[in-house]
This record gives sequence, structure tokens and C-alpha cells, in this order.
Amino acid sequence: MGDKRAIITGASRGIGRYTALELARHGWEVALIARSEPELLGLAAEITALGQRAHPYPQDLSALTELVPLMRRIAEDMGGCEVLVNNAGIAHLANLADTPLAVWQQILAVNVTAAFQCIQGILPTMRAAQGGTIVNVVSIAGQQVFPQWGAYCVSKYGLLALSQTLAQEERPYGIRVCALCPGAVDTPIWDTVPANFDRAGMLSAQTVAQTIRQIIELPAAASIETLTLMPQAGVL
Ligand code: NJP
Repeated sequence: MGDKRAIITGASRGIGRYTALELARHGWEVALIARSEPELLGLAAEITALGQRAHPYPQDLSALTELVPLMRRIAEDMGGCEVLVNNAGIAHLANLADTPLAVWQQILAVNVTAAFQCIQGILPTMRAAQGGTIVNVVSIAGQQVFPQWGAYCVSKYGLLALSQTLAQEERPYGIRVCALCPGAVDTPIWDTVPANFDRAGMLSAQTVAQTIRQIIELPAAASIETLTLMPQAGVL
């Protein structure tokens, strides 16, 4: 494998943070995106201490028109980009009847449209290099619905469709696209919803991060296009 430069969204905590650390430990230079600047700076310092290059880019991904220029700037800063991990995501628990329009729009903006814009921003770089890997962190909620998770499920079904369409469209350019669909993962996202699940049976963020690295580091001639990664105990 040649250059190893990756962009990770939602890198301030949870799956994104572990993915950044996992990739850095395996020789990847990483660009870190999220809103929380102190967390990004702390993570970048941790990665630098490991002897790897890390670049924090504090950014609100719901500022959609800023994302194509941001991707171009990051690719320029790193001198290229082989991997984009669209991981940032948010959830809100409510019946559809009670979901405020503003919440619906924010979920779709962060979970789907931001990924679409990051992809549009990075594709010219990947096409010019005739290769690259895009991993979209979808969810089991992109394959089956759960009551009270309506807006989230709509966003994840959308992200799955985006991934599978893109995988077909970018094949001729040597670009791989993977939709990773995990079941429940023990991360701070569960602090943001009023749900009382047993977190002990969930996947660890580290396991998901290792899976993302395995997807990325497959030989270039092989591509995992959709991967469902479940806790052994099943959907929680
Ligand atoms: O979530 P969490 P996870 N602009 O809450 C960032 C999917 N998934 O690691 O901005 C920019 O720990 C936020 O950063 P900050 C899930 O749908 C999870 O569990 O600083 N960034 C933070 O870094 C999501 O797509 C489970 O607040 C924004 C990150 O996103 C992905 O996995 C199961 C942002 C969220 O960290 C990571 O989730 C499953 C914005 N506007 C799929 N808003 C699970 N945990 O059980 C949020 O199937 N972020």
C-alpha cells in the first residue's frame, strides 16, 4: 500500500475517536472532524505522541455548504487522501408524530447530506489518484426499522442507498465504497437518548474501529460493499 491518509468525521468521541487511534497506530495520517475543538486537539496530541500525524478540523457538519471546500482544503493540506470515513451521526428518540421538523432536518443533514457533501468534496482527489476507499457508518437501523427511531432510520436507510449507488458509480474509477451496518455499540450516543439498554452486551467502539481498518486495508482488488456487524447477543 502507498500513501495512507484518512479523513474521519465524528472523531471527537465514540467510534470515530477509536477509528482515528486505530488507523494512526497502523501508520495512517488522519484528519479529524467534529464540533468539539478541545476533544479534537486532545486526540491530535495523543496521536502525535504515538509518532503519527493528525490534523484537527473543528467543523459543524450541518453547515452543509462548507463541506466541499473543507474536503478540498484537507486533501491539499495532506497532499492527497486515500480514505474517507463518514462516521458522524446523531439520534433522537420520538414517534414520528412527535418529531419536530427541526430535529428531522438536523438528523438528515448530519447523517446523510453531510456525508453526501464530504463525498462530493473528496471524489475529485480520489478519482485523480484512480483509487480510494469511502466507509459510511450506517447502522442496523439502515436495514430494519425500530419504533421511535423513525427519523434516524430514514437517515440510515438513505445513507445505505447512497453507499450502494456510489459503490456502483465509482467502480470504474477504482474507488471502493462500504456501508458498515453495526448493531448497538457502547458509545456516548446512548447518553443522548432516553433508552435503557444493557450496554454490557453491545459491541465495543474498538471492535468497530478494527473492522473499519480491516475494510480499508483489504487488497485493492477486493471490496466489502455492505457489512453487518452485530453484537453476538443480537440487536439490543
Ligand atoms: O456516536 P457518538 P457513535 N457536526 O455520539 C459528531 C453510528 N452507529 O460513536 O460535534 C460535526 O459517540 C460528534 O462530535 P461533536 C451512528 O449513527 C452507532 O456511537 O464534537 N460532528 C461525535 O464525534 C453514527 O453515525 C451505533 O459532538 C458532529 C460523533 O459525531 C456513528 O455510528 C449503532 C455533529 C458522534 O459520536 C458514530 O456513532 C449503529 C455535527 N453537527 C450505528 N453531530 C451505536 N453507538 O450503538 C455529531 O448501528 N457529530
